[in-house]
Amino acid sequence: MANWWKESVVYQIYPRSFKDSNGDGIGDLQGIISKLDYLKALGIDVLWLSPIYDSPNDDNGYDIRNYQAIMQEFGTMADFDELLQQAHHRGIKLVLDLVVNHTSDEHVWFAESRKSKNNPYRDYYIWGDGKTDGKPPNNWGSVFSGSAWKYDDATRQYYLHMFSQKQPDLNWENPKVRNEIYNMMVWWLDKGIDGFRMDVINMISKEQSFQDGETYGGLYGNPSPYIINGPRVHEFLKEMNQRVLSKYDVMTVGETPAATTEDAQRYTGENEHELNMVFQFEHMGLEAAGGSKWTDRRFRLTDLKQVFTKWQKGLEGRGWNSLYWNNHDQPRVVSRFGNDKKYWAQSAKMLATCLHMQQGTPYIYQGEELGMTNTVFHSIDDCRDIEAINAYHEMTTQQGVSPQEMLCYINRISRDNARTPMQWDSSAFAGFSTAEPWIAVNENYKRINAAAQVEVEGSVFSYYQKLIQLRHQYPIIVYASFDLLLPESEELFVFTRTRGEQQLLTICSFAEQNVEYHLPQRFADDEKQLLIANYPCEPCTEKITLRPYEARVYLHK
Ligand code: TEU
Ligand code: CA
Repeated sequence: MANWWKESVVYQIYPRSFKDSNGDGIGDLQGIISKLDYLKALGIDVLWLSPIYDSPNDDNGYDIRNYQAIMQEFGTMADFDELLQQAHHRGIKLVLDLVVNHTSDEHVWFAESRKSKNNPYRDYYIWGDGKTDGKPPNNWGSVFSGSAWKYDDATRQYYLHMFSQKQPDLNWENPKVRNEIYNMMVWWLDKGIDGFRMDVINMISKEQSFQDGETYGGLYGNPSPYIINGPRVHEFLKEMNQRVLSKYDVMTVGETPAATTEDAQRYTGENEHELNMVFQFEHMGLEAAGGSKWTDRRFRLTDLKQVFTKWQKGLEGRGWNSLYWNNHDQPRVVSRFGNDKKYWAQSAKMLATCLHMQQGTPYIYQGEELGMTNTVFHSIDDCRDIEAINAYHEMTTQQGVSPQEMLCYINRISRDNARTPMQWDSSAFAGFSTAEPWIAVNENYKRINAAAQVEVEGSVFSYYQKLIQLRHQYPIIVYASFDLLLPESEELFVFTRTRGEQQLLTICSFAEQNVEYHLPQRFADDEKQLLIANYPCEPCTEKITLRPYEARVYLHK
């Protein structure tokens, strides 16, 4: 079935780092409004904003104090209404982040909950007695290091926090909690927003035994089997859909770490009435070792292709994929899967081609359309992210990792790589702000910035523009089925998309030297049309030589 969100391209904004309008070094809503024309020129259909709600910012807004108020640093509700109106005026839809696995510990619900065991809000959160030896209820580790339980003096019990201590997990078993959340969602939807990206939505249902997890020799137990895709998650999402989402023409995308294609079929199947699509993590985990992201492993192309193919085939006709390389939690794609030095522009464009020619809804993360790269963290003091800072301290003091080694991992994989200010031009602070930003600007901003690329032929920005146009122009890019060619190649990622008589051939080289390739028979004639390429191409017949990180897309009618 055709749906607008299948034909859309989404652009993610991390408001803190996008554009500062009032010179305090922090991005804000008026800053976003001032760049709507830039986004319109890029051609995207939907904007997703990372959290803009009132928050003490322990985790940059993913710790919400009040779901129905705007973070002071970002502006006011009037600014938000203006942003929504201005976006809609340009034909751009607006999607907000829904963070309902947890709240801030400063949310009024938690302030009440912690007061006494018989407080009406006590069961809004997950409380447990410690063990007799002064240890927490179980051995679970938090995603942000340390135990997932925090002792609270007032009632001498522990509360569960899968993320920071300032992000207590909500108790979805309690129907009152679910009602509060549904009412809040309705309030935003009635304002006219166009959907939600749902933060760790596959963690909301916890297995109620709260038993210890496997430690694998580490400091803490792994809670995943008891909290990921938990026993009631589909029941809760069906309820949310029935009570709220089904009443609006909106899009939903659930963030679902560790979800398999079978899970995703259940979350996104058309007859399931849960979500439209999910963010899967398999391609983001290819360099992880022993469950830890803090490594210096490099990915193998055959693994990457296998993961993408599994998801393309797994959801074909049975759900819908989201396509992403980047978001606010991941390092920059050109540094991670390309070469951000010698083949910077070529590899940025090749990676974009590889993703945008697949089936699913593509997401572009701010700055990706400029080929923004990882930054350099000279010391832990340059980092702002609670995840990296906590991991640095835990691993260097308790796990025998040297500070130099840890800093090397942080440079490679930390989330702050995505969070440096958007590079608008070559002026001071990259045109992001007139004041020192909350996190340092990437040192390469004089070379890599929007002013140097908008309306510049051959730029990474204009290449993204073209990819978006192609998707809007050719339904085959949206709807055709996917097939991988050359599964064994460690150099080329080649795939077809087929729809009736039409076929699309995407050829991407991940190699740093020339690679010869023989076109499939059908494309060896001259009736094919070159839709896009990142190098100048002569007309060709059967054999082609691909240059480093070359990408080409041919259409055969
Ligand atoms: O992320 C959840 C999540 O599991 C990961 O993306 C996580 O941040 C990463 O794997 C750590 O290595 C979501 C948000 O996207 C993230 O920014 C928040 O910090 C987190 O939830 C808590 O709300
Ligand atoms: Ca500001």
